[in-house]
Amino acid sequence: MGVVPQGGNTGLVAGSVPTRGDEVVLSLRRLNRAHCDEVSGTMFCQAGAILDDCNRVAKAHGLMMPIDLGSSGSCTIGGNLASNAGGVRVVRYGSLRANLVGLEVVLADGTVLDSLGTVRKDNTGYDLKQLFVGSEGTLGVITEAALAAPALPSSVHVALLTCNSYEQVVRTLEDARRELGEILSAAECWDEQCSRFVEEQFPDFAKFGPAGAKFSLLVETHGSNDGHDMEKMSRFVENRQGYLAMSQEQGDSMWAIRESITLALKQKKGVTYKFDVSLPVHLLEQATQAVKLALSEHRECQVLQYGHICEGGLHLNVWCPSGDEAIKQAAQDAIYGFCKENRGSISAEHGIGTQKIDPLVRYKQPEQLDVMRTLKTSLDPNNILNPGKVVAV
Ligand code: 2HG
Ligand code: ZN
Repeated sequence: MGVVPQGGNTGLVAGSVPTRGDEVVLSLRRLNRAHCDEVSGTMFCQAGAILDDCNRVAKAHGLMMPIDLGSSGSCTIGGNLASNAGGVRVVRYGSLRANLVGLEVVLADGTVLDSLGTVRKDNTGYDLKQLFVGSEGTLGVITEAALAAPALPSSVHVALLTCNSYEQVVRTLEDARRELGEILSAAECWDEQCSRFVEEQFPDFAKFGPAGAKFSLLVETHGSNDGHDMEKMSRFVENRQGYLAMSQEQGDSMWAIRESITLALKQKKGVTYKFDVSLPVHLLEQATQAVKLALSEHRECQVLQYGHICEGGLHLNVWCPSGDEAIKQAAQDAIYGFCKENRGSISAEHGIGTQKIDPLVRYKQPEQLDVMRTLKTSLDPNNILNPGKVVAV
């Protein structure tokens, strides 16, 4: 008998899907309230509250949620925390983990651990709440969270640049960090294959920049002084190949290209193998090349590279006209092997679920796995919480 906590069920590694047949699905969806403490800038969100709904509450207080991701219309805060979801603004606001102020969680034996509050400083020993972030419901069931909510920016600018080499992407990113400094809020990069897939699936999308550019780089700023921010962005875009959005609509169209890559892959007939890894930023292109080399005999497949470049987040997708386990395995060995050699991670933001259990065992240090298993067996000795996920004891 097991208990599988479920929120929006938007995860990509099947972490909230029962696998054994004897589990009870525990839906958190009715725990959906959210409120704000304006003085401390803290959002209190129950586990089943949808991210977009929390954002609406925050906005009414001049604040925003510290996380934004494609599934914001259906993903829930409990699931976001349980999977330590990443998203597009980690460069500016930090990970969800970093914004966690307090947590209420129910343990396997029914004990309620309540650390909800607004204080940012608490050095009373082990930071227990962090144990449950990224645990995918295997150590306890998250019921409510207190999250730091940054001020809603009054000035937002977006630019879409093109680069002819990955070295140029890295240099431009370094410049963005230096020249835009504290207002840089997102940097997303994708290669020409991604652009082609989006163009093919969504021919009506606005086009920015020359066709055939090797890489596109979307840069966004959040600030509170429009004149200052606009000047900084204009100077940054000047002398580079690209466009600065002159309206919110234009900025949204630039984001729409990035956000449609996953959808374009989904829509295209065929099979896509997804890898969500992180590596030192300068190595992302080399990682992609390693996968291309491993698949060089399969010219029918296409390798697409995109992701959250500031954090070295690489969504490497391999599209094939039809499913082939041998291709998937070859791509997986190449990309995860590259990650291991270069101290990257085989799961940057989507977690382990059931889909990455074998790679976790293969690529995580055994000492770390041992500590993870020790935690699991001591907090859930009867293995009732989301059994068969993550460490799968
Ligand atoms: C994104 O950044 C998501 O768009 C999904 O994390 C990535 O579908 C994917 O591979
Ligand atoms: Zn992502």
